[in-house]
Amino acid sequence: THSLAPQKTESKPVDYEQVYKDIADILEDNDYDDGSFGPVLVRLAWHASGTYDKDSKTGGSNAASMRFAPESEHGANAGLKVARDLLEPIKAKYPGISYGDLWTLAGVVAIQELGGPTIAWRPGRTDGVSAQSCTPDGRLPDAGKKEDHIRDIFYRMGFNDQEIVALTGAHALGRCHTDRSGFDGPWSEQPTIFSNEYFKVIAGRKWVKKDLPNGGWQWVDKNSDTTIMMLPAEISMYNDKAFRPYFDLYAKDNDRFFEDFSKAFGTLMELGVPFKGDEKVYRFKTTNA
Ligand code: DDH
Repeated sequence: THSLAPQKTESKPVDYEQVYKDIADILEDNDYDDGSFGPVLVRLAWHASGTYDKDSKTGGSNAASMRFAPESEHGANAGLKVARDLLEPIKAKYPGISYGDLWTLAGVVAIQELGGPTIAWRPGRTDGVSAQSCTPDGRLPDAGKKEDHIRDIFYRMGFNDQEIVALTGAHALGRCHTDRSGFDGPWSEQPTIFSNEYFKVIAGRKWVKKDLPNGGWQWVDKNSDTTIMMLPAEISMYNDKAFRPYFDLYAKDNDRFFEDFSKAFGTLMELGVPFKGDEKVYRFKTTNA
């Protein structure tokens, strides 16, 4: 049996190609959500990385600080225990991998296996050993806020407007959960397929506000009884003059979206990681290739 308690990194060589395959193996054929753990693994990789602050050079994926309270309990990370626990048996099988490497690699595996672009990835993260590595609360985007907040959050990581829009296209995958964020529903009809569908949906539908039982609200499709939704922050972004051209571009051009997303997500995964420079860069083949 596998313990779910955090385990140590041992100095053993790791076959990352094999780790990729083992993660790919546990993604699908289950009753979880829409039938895949992929989306919640992508969210884990992103929340582990998106805490980076370029000025203080703190946060990011290096320490895997979300293993510790208080970061594990931050509101933005609600539900991510599912993803962390899911990866524990892989960690047990490969004691030489750090949690930071494992979580970011799992995000890459999920995006690629669900039909997304190849993302260059390299190992090199070193686990923090205590809550001292935790980042302050509030570093991840608040979906109830407007585009200026989203800019502040992503500029702090070092991203520009084009990269912010590309990265948010990850919402082609997955859904909101009332017991996690308080929002409800997926952004696309096929939330286990990675494509530019998010951009087509946001541009192609009429959005109306819907009040939620918890006192909040979200956008829903006026002309359909699907549960497709958008967050307050996303329609604010869509209505922003400087963001809009990228939404339009990616709705029309899936290849361009894949290219830009791959670069931006690869950068996101490496924020705050002190690479030595001699790490091998992997471009993994998908398991069905
Ligand atoms: Fe996100 N995201 N995200 N997101 N995200 C949620 C779920 C998922 C915002 C808010 C939410 C990115 C950017 C933003 C994924 C990936 C990425 C949820 C719902 C909220 C709320 C959580 C829940 O209830 O389970 C906001 C706001 C932004 C923003 O940019 C303005 C980025 C950059 C990524 C990325 O991966 C690059 C994924 C995947 C999910 C689905 C998770 C799941 O369990 O399904």
